[in-house]
Amino acid sequence: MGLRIGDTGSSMNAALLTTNLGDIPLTARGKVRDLYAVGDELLFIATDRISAFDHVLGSGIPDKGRILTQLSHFWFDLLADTVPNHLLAAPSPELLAKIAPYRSQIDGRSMIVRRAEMFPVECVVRGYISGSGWKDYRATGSVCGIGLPAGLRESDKLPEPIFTPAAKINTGGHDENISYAAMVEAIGAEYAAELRRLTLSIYAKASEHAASKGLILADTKFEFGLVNGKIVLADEVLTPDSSRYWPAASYAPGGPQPSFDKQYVRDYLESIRWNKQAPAPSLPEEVIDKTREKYLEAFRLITGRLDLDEPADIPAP
Ligand code: Q0Z
Repeated sequence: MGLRIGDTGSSMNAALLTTNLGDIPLTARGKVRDLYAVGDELLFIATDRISAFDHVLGSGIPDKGRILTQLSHFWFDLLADTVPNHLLAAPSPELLAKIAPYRSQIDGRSMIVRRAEMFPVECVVRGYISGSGWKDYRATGSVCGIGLPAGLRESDKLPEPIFTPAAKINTGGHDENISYAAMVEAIGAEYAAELRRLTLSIYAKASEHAASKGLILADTKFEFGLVNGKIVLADEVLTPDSSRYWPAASYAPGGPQPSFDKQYVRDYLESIRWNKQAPAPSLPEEVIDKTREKYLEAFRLITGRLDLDEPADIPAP
């Protein structure tokens, strides 16, 4: 392995908590990702920020942004025959020149995407009953108006995967589950039917791949948009931030399943009895290291690769 300029010899880089791209306009800052407008295109940067209990924590997880970005890339590739996506095939030399001064904040953790007209719905699919789906089922016996069998236990597998759309709530709040009829009202019957079909077929393909690696894909959410009038899969896809993955080996319905990636973080935050109000605490080094290993484990299991792609380095003589 060669040395990179600036390499300290340590195997771990510091966490990137916030990006700053000078005069390049910031379009949106999410809990975890920063979105910039570069000419006609968008630059997504996945930082190393981590959220828990709806707050961004004071510490980041080194490499988390690179791991999640490379997971999204893996899934976009695997799904290429199922659905077109928002990735720009070949960024122009002009675009690359604009972002070149900021490459240390961008390399390995970013996607350059085509600007889409986003549908104002989260396309959620559930193969198992958990989270807000479990809450709704317990209260009403159904989720998003879909009646389910009586007697399901928390985390049970559903008879078949269900499409449970949600309305985006921008002001920090949780998305709100809506009926399919409400989705039709919002975007029209044809788009609604096509997004539901795509969501279920993507889930079928992804959950089959996950199962072959010993992982249950309990649920996940997709965002779609229109580019030149064509539906594309946008945003991040099938990352642990947008999906529930459970290890199949320890699956035990009848209660909540431990989070694949964030369980050390949640356990720590409970142990210090944080009141879940801002400011969110920082994490001890051990919790950061163990959590980073969980993200790497997910990456290795899902992609079959041992390590993240390194940025171009200076070859050893
Ligand atoms: C995605 C989001 C983030 C905050 C807008 N291809 C696209 N075209 C237009 N807009 C979007 C996309 Cl993916 C788009 N978001 C979600 C991402 C930070 C919010 F990185 N918002």
